[in-house]
Amino acid sequence: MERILVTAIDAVLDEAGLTNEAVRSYVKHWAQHTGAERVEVVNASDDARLIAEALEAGELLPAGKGRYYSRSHPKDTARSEERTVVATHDAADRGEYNNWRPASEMRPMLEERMAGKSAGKTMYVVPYVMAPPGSPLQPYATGVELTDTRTVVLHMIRMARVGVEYVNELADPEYFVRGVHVTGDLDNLGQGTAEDQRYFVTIADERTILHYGSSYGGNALLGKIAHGLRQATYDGWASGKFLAEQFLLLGITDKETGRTYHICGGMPSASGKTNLAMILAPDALGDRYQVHFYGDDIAWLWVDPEDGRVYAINPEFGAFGVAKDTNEATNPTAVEAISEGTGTIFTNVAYNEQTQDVWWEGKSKTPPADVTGWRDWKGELISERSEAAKDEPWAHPNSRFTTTLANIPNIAPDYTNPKGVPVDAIIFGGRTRDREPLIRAITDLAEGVYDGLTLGAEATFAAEGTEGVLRYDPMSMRPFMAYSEGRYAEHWMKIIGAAKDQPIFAHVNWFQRGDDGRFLWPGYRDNLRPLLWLMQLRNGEVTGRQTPVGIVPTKEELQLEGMENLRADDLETLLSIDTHRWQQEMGHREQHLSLFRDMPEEIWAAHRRVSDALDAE
Ligand code: GTP
Ligand code: SPV
Ligand code: MN
Repeated sequence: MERILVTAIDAVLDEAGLTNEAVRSYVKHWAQHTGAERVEVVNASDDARLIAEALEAGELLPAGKGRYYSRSHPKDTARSEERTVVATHDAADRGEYNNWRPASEMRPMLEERMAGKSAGKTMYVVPYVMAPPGSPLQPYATGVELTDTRTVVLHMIRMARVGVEYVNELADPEYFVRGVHVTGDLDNLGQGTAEDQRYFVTIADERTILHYGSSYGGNALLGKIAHGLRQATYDGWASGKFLAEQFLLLGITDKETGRTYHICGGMPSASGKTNLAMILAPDALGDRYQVHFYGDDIAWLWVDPEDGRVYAINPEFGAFGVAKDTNEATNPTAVEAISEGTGTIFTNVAYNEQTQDVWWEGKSKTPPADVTGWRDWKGELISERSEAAKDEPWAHPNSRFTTTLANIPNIAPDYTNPKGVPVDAIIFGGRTRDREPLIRAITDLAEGVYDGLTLGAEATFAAEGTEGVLRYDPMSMRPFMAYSEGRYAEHWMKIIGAAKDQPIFAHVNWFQRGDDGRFLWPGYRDNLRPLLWLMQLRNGEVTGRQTPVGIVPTKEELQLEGMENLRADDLETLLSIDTHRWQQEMGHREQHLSLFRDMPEEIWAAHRRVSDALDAE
């Protein structure tokens, strides 16, 4: 294997003005180890040149003016939870969901797999920060991703703040996350078989991320999921300072009172965070309320010692959103955020090679009638589909768009404020076809944390596996958990418990279905209505109805102007609690919680309180 000379790398790093010695030696080590032919340091200002190179190389195709199209390998279209591992040096970090393995086993295994695997390729050095610059959490947010895939770089430039300055200016030059991404030969990795070669490993107590065998989304954009969630949730706990969660973050301004509220919350992957964070107020309420977007996938939370409130930031710089069902009616802000001239990259949607148009299921009711030039996400011509394949979706269900936050029309004016925003409410929700009402509010901290820990929802296409099967997804962090769930619960109690003015909790569900399978609640923009009720409840303006599982709105309390089509019986179902179904659920929860070691007694006590209240009904 021909190795790039260290002197050649030094020259590149000098030229790029990368002065941090720890970063330099890390780059040199891995460039040599992976056998890369060239090294290139990336700044956000390189975007236009890299786009041009990717178009030239056919890695991207033009999708209208200032928009791009990419296809991932057909065996590489989602996160792989089975192949994802969190490793540390302490077996006590083993949790139910983090696939814990000893660091001493994983590091050599990954080093071996990556050796020489970038031969002939460029190793891009991507220094980034996962926080608005100046944030109190910035020290935990800095990282360097090394990747051998140009489209990964282009995604990173959209999803994180990228530039050499972030690593040159570190207070502790050694304290940055070391992320290595080697794609490997995607044709021959045995994806999904017993011989699967892929491994996505976060060595949390060494702040090192080694991902091998994918160039898709959360497997390859190391700043996002591996650092922004797995590493950060571990760092937040190890430092005792913060929480890092798969949360959306939005603001609601009541123009009448001039007050702004901030709500964050967890919903499992592909369960509505992007859509909720991007909503506009329904027309009938638009004169009074304005919704602002802060974040759609990750929030970091801490308590400000000065005013004792919980604050949140979105550490990301862009949105990697699910394309399916995105249209003018469901999500007009997304439609605008991905329109021409935004630099958006579409992945695995359908593409028309003649018109450069893109399409996905739900973009319009039916696919384009004239199939000329259209290819599905695998690149196969629609016109040449066999009879057997003719009903298959044109776009992959996990096809996505990547756009920067600045393109989102309802982006909050203060979204880059390093101080973050004070949090009024923390919500949890998932796809649940029955039992879970539209909203139930929880005012007790332990019961709120308990509710998050027992979040159960239907599995989605965002990860490889079975769609629609019910599974527990604590706080929507199941795929991103880094240490044991019991300690995680304890850490939540400690962080939020330290706040003087605690946020209210709530559980929401937009996905309740009727016997005929239709959604009872229209969702999307109308989801603002239960959130407004929650803010009124927090302000003492409404009282709701106390049930064993929380406070639900009365029909009269919800602002339903403009929803004349909502059926009265559906509304009844949406706001009711089926005691019997809930009692069954409590049995499942007990089993689920028992899987977790060291669950704090306060959480068990919360479980028993809810259980007893249901039995007393
Ligand atoms: P990740 O990016 O995977 O973490 O997902 P996410 O939670 O941000 O999910 P997203 O908002 O992208 O939604 C995924 C799917 O749920 C999309 O196909 C949406 O159209 C659909 N969806 C979102 N909100 C609603 C809603 O209120 N009602 C209904 N019926 N579907 C919704
Ligand atoms: C998720 O799967 O929850 C995502 C997309 O937000 S990915 O970046 O692929 O993890
Ligand atoms: Mn997500």
